[in-house]
Order: sequence, then C-alpha cells, then structure tokens
Amino acid sequence: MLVGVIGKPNVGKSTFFAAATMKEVQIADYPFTTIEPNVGVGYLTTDCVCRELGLTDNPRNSICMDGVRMIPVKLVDVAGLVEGAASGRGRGNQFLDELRQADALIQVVDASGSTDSEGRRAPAGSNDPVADVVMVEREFDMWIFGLLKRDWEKNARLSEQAGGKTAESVASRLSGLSVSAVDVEESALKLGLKLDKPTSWTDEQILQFATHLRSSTKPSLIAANKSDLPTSAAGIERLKATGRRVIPCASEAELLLRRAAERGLVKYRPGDGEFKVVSEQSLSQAQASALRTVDERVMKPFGGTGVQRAINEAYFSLLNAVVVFPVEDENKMTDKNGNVLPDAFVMKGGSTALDLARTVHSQLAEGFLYAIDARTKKRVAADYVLRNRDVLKIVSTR
Ligand SMILES: Nc1nc2c(ncn2[C@@H]2O[C@H](COP(=O)(O)OP(=O)(O)OP(=O)(O)O)[C@@H](O)[C@H]2O)c(=O)[nH]1
Ligand SMILES: [Mg+2]
Repeated sequence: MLVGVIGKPNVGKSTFFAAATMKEVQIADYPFTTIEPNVGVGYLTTDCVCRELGLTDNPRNSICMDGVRMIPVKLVDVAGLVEGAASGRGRGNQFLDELRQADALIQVVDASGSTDSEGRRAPAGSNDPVADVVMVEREFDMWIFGLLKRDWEKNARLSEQAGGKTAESVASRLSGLSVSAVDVEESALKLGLKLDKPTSWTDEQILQFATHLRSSTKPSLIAANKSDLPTSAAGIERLKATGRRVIPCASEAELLLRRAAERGLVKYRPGDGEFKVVSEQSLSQAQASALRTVDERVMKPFGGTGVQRAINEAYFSLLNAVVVFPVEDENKMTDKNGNVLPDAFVMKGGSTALDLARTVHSQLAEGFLYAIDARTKKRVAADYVLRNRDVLKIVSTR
C-alpha cells in the first residue's frame, strides 16, 4: 500500500514527508522546491501486542518503541499542484502520473493562509485554505476526466456495438490508477449513469463520474499544516466545516522533535502528545526556546503535531488497514529462530488469513491448511477476515 502526499506548492508537503521519513529532502519557502518525487519510508504506529501478552519482543521487520509498534510504510512526496495542472501547467500531468499508484492521499494544506493560490508568500490569513482544497480536487478530477475523454466517443460507440464491456474498457483506460471494472460499475450506478449507453453521457456527467471515481478509489484526508501559526485556528475551522476529514498538523514541529529525539535531547515517540527534555543543561538557548515554542503552540493546544496521526488515519480510517503479527510457534509467539513477535504486517481492510499467508510467503499460501489464533489457540479458516492486532500461526503443507 502506498500513501501520496499532495497539495498546492509551498504548503509543507516535503516538510511533512521529511518528518515522517527522516529523509533529507529540499525544503524552502518558495513554490516548486520539489520537482522530482521523493519516495521514502515512514511508519505506521499501533499498540504492540507485547505488553498485553507480557512478552519482551525482538522485532525483525519493524520497531517496538516502549510498547508502540512502528511498521514501515511507503510515502511519496510530489511537486506542488496549481490551477491548470491537469492541462499541463506547473509540473502538470507528470506528477499526477506519479500519484497513480497511491491507495490513499494526504492533502497538505497551508491552514494559516499565508501562501497565495500559486504558493507564493502572502500576508497571513489572506488565502482561503478551502479554496486550495477545492482546486487540488478539481485538478485531480480534470486529469481523470482528460484520461476518460481521450477517444470517449469512439470507444463508447464500439462498446455499444459490441454490446457491453463498457466498465472493462473504461477501467483499462485508467490503467495504472488501480481502478477496477467493479469500481467503474459502482460509480456509474451511484450516479445513475447507464453503462450500456456511454454515447449518451454528457461532458458534465463524465466529470461527475471522474469525481466519484477519484473520491472512491483515492480516499483522502487533509493535513491542516502550519497549525503553529496564529491564523491557522480560523483556517482549521473553515476546513472542518466542509465536512472533510481534517487533522491539524505542524510538520515543522514534528521534524524538530524527531531530530531532537534522534540526538538524545528529548524523549519523544512519533505520535506522542508531549515530549520530555532529557537535560536542560545540554540544550543551547536557541534549542530550548524552539522546544518551548513547540510545546506552547503545538503540543498544548493540539495534543500533538498531527503528522503521525495523519499517516495512521490514512491507513486505519481511509483504507481500513489492519496490523497482523504472524508467528511460527503460537505458544512462544516466536519465529523459528526464537525471535518473539518478529514481524508485523500491514494488510488492506478485508484481507483474509490466506492473504496473510500469501504476504508472508507464496509457498505458505499454496499449501495453506488453516491458521491458529495464538491468543485463543483456536483454528481459523482461509477466509477468516483479519482483525487489527491478530497474532496468527499459519499451518501449511509447504
Ligand atoms: N510555520 C510553519 N511553517 C512550515 C510548516 N511546515 C512547513 N513550513 C514551511 O513552509 C515552507 C514550505 O515547505 P516545503 O516543505 O518545502 O513545502 P512544499 O509543499 O514541499 O513545497 P513545494 O515542493 O515547493 O511544492 C518552508 O519554509 C517550511 O519551513 C509548519 O508546520 N509550520
Ligand atoms: Mg516540496
């Protein structure tokens, strides 16, 4: 699964990405700092099962930090998007192409309203963050619309003459966007559009259809960034009033805290609602003052920086993902080398025990017999739907 970071230029996408992945990337106060996409590994966090089971674990594919399991997940940060991007303005279509593979999107917004519609610096509070969200969504929709419109009439006539298969033909035109024929059918049904009569669809209907497909196949949430600035409070309220999923976010503060934690200056885990200074004496005056500001403007009013929360919600709320712990010995909760709770896998919502087997090893899936719930020692079948924090042993002939 892949989450894309999207938004207008200069809103803090790369700062969000850098904080989440600790990768060094270019960050600057002007539009189009990012040209080529940054791909990196961030973490999804969930309560580890080690404490509940009274175990000291030795994770292999993930990290356990004081009872919080951190599982690597892929993130991609792309160039900023401006009005007209769908028809090639700015970095245009190319970066939209880079988001094809994304399963969900985090739209970073400058909630403080201190950048204009093109991402140039502007007086704080002068720009409406809701307008930015609408622009970004519209460009995405126009891009899908453009893909659909290419040869629409010709393809529509052909599929009418052939009697059906319109859903397949539409899905194939959006290939790479992970849109299936079923997604196409669902969107058409919801909008009352006749798939057996595509020649009758107006441009307006095709655009509505593009919007529906975008929101159903690329679910998104809003990271209302720069929440540390005074004008952000109003921006966050406006964004929330649209009914969208909004998470107040302070990417710069998260980046500062993670770097300080890495250097041993503070105790802070991604997602924590507070941090502790390890020793006041080891901080320079500037560091102490920066940390105080983060505490006053971010941690106290918002209960956290929001970066980790945005990633977790993208997986858990938008994609209904679950984290599952496969083990080979369901009594000791270990792998064959005796590592306790070695792995944690992120699985799409609705995945089954057989899907888990496939993720662990294709041979395990080929010889799949059943799985054992390590907590209850009960057997579950191939079609058992995984639940968050399941600990399972897969029993296979291979
Ligand atoms: N006050 C404040 N400033 C921030 C925050 N996050 C980012 N910034 C600043 O916003 C500016 C733009 O940050 P970037 O991360 O480069 O933004 P971007 O969206 O990747 O920009 P492009 O790549 O040009 O589209 C920089 O000056 C950052 O320091 C934040 O949480 N609070
Ligand atoms: Mg950038």
